[in-house]
Amino acid sequence: MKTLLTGANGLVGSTLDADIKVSGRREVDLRNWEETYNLFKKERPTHVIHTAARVGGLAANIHNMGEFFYDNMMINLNVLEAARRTDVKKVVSFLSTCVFPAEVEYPITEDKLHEGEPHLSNYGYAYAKRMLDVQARAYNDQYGISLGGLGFMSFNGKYISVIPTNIYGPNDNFELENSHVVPALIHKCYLAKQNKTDFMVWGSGEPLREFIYADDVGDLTQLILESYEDETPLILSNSQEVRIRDLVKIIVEAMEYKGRVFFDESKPDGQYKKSTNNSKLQTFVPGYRFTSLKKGIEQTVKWFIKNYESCRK
Ligand code: GFB
Repeated sequence: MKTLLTGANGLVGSTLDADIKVSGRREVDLRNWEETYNLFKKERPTHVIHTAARVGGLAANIHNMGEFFYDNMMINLNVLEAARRTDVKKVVSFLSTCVFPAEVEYPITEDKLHEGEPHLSNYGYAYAKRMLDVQARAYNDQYGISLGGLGFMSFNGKYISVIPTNIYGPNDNFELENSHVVPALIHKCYLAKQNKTDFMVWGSGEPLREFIYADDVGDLTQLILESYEDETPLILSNSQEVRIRDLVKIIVEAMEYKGRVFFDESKPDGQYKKSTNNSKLQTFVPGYRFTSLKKGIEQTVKWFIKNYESCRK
C-alpha cells in the first residue's frame, strides 16, 4: 500500500500518517487539474485519504457560499479523476453531517443524504460535498468492480465517502471570525481571560451539536482505508449531542476562566441540530472507545496555550 494524503497539515490530516503528504495550496493547488494530475502521475499512490477542502465555520460558510462551492467542486473533481486515471485502488473522501437535509427525520442515517435541501447556512459547501458522494458512486459504478472478459473479477478501484460530525482538536484553525465553534470559543475564552474581559458567545446557546475528536477520526479513517469493504457512505460520530451552552461550560472549566459569559443573540445560531445514528459505524468498529468531549477539550486547550504563537489564528 502506497498512501497519498491530501490536506496533510489540516485538523484531520495532521493525525494521519502517509507515504506522500500534500499540505496546502502553496505545495499543490488541487483546484488546478494539471497540478493535481502531475502529482498523481509522479507519485503513483495505490491508496488516497482525501481530507483537503475549503472549510470554515458558520460565518465563513454564510459569507463565502460561492467560493466554498467552487473550490470544493474543483478540488474533488480533480482528485478523484486523477486517482481514476492513475489506477488508485481506494480513495477515502470526507463530507460532513452539515450536508444532510435541513428538514429530515432525526436521527440522521447515511441513506438520507440526498433527501432534500441542506440548511441555507451551509448551502454552497453542502452541495459541493454531496457531489463528491455522487462522483464516488458514479465512478464505482463505471470504474469499480467489474467482470473481466473471462469472467474473472477485475478491481478498478473503490471510492468511499465518510461523513464526520463537527471535528475538533489540536492543529485546528483558531481564527476568531471564520473558524468552527470549538476553536473560536477556545480562542475567545483565552483572550477574555488574558484581557480580563467578558467572554462573548454567538447566538442563543440553544443549538445542539455532536463533536468528534480529530484523533478518533484519524484512527477510524486508517481502519476504513485498511478494511472497510462496503462502497456506501459511513457516518463518523459518537452520537453524543451537547448544547452549545454546555460546550461553553466545558471550555470555561478547561480554560479556568472566572469572568462573565454573554450570549450575543444578534449572531446566527445556524442549524438547530444534526443528530446522527452511528449504528453502521458501531457495526464496523464495535465498542470503539471515543475520546470524551471533556478530555478532548482539555487536550485542545492545553495544545492551544502551548502553541499560541505559531498556531493558525
Ligand atoms: O461550528 P459552527 O461554526 O458550525 O457553529 P455549524 C456551531 C454553533 O456554534 C452555531 C455557535 O450554533 C453557532 O451559533 N457558536 C457560538 C459559534 N459561538 C460561536 C463562535 O464564536 N464561532 C462559531 N463559529 N460558532 C458548520 C458548517 O456548521 O459545521 C461547516 O457550516 C461544517 O460547513 C461544520 O460542516 C462541521 O455546526 O453550524
